[in-house]
Amino acid sequence: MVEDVTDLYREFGDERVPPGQHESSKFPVLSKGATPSWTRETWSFDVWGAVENELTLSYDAFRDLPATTQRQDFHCVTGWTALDCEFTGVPFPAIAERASVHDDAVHVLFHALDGYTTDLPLEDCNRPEVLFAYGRDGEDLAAEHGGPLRVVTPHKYAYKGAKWVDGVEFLTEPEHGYWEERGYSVTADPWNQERYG
Ligand SMILES: Nc1nc2c(c(=O)[nH]1)N[C@H]1C(S)=C(S)[C@@H](COP(=O)(O)O)O[C@H]1N2
Ligand SMILES: [Mo]
Repeated sequence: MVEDVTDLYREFGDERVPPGQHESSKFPVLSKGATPSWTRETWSFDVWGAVENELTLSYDAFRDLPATTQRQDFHCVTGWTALDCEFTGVPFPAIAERASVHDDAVHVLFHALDGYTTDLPLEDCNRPEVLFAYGRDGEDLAAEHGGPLRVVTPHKYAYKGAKWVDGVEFLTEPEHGYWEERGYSVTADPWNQERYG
C-alpha cells in the first residue's frame, strides 16, 4: 500500500510546487562527487551521540525493519521539483525510538559514505515523512540516487536528504553539514525559500 503524503505542503504554503521551483518530468542526479562503492557484507548503519542505545545495523538487519511506502514530492534547491516519487523505507521516528534519544538532543547530523554530511533540527526530522529509503518506484534505489540507503525530506530542500547515508548522530548543540557550512540554510523550508543561511 502506498501512502500519499504529497499534501504535506498545506502545512507550509498554498502551492504544491514551492515558489521559485519548476516541475521537472525527470529525476536528475545531483551529487557533489562520485558515487561511492559499498559492499553488502561490510555496510552498516550506525546511530550514536545523545542516545541511550547506540545502534549498529547490518544491511540485512536494516532491511528487516518495518517499512512503509510513500508518494512524496522532491524539491532541489537549484530549482527543480520532482512530483510523485514513491519511496520505500524506514521512518526516522522509528529509528529515533529504537535508539532512545536523550531528552537534551536538539539536532541531527546525517553522515554518508561519500563524506557528505547534512544537519537538521531534531523536530524537523522527527516526522513520519522523513524516511531512510532503500526503494524507489518498487525497485531498490539506484546507486546514483543514493543506494543502498538515503534520506528523503519532502518538507525540505533535497540537500537535507543524504544519499548513501550510513550514520546518524544526535546532538545536544547544532553542528553543520557540508552545504550548511558553505552558506546554505539549516532549516531549508522550500515554501519560505530558505535557500541560504
Ligand atoms: N551523500 C550525498 N547526499 C546528497 C548529495 C551529495 O552530494 N552527497 N547531494 C544532495 C543534493 S544537493 C540533492 S538535490 C539530492 C539529489 O538527489 P538525487 O541525485 O537522487 O536527485 O541529494 C542530496 N544528497
Ligand atoms: Mo540540491
